Amino acid sequence: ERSTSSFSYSSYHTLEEIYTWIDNFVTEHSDIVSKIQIGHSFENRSILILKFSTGGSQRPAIWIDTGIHSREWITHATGIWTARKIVNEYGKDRIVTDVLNAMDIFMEIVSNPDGFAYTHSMNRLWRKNKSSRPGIFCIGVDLNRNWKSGFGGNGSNNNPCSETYHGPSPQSEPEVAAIVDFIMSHGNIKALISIHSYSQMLMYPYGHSLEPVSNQEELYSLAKDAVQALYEVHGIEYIYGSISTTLYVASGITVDWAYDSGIKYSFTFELRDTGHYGFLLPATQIIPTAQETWMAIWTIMEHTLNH
Ligand code: ING
Ligand code: ZN
Repeated sequence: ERSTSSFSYSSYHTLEEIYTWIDNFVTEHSDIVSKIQIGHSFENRSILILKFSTGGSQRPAIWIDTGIHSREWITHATGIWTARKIVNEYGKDRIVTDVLNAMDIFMEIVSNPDGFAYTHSMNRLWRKNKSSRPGIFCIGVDLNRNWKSGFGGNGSNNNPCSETYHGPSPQSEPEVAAIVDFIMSHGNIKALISIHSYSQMLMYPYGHSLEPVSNQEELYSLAKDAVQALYEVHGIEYIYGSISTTLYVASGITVDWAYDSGIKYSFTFELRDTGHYGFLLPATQIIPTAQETWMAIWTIMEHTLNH
């Protein structure tokens, strides 16, 4: 396919289809969107991000990642829809316009390309990446346990066969290292949104500790507003709070690392549903999920812009 006009935003897609969509999308919106390769996966696939920018250099920025866990297909689909929404709303929506006139947005749609390819070819419910190491007979590290903050602590597992295996060392996985290197060398990321499914939650650090973060009251009130905005779209209820008090203790996670790296607006979503379909959310729910999630993201963007 040579254009995004034939791309179905209400279907799930393969890695190849998504990478083709990225190329077409960047070509069609080259005034504000570009593609950056930030690394390679364990199996040597390109790790790509989209950059939305109207100029400047190293502008303050918002980072959004989807698909760290490969089976969470609604997150990739929501990311794709959101990318298109951003370009459609620039010049129309006041907040999107103001954000992009002052800040950049980075989006990593397929944050675990090897795992994602595997969910299409072999095992629809694969969560981890696909790394292997000599003498270890299970495959894969949980990319949401491989970050430096609280690495190896409660809610992560030392057993390579576990679904929450944290890996041999912090950032041992190329998919995590690529993000860490990019964000650290950028140095001006103000907000990070890491999107998972499922459970209908909006959460903030910490995961590895019950200790409240320094701006916890601000994050709580922002999460409340974001969840209210989400609810108003289709009446879907989200719960919100810190990860450790809302869901469970989890160590070595993306948003704890982001927060400890100075990104004071770090949020993680668990999208639809609450378990009826779980990871196998029907494609008919892609657009409504993306629409409501957008209002929460929009709320976080507005707050980030104004603080
Ligand atoms: N659940 C997340 C997990 O990695 C989570 C929950 C999200 C924990 C963000 C910490 C931070 O266990 C899913 N479904 O991936
Ligand atoms: Zn997940």
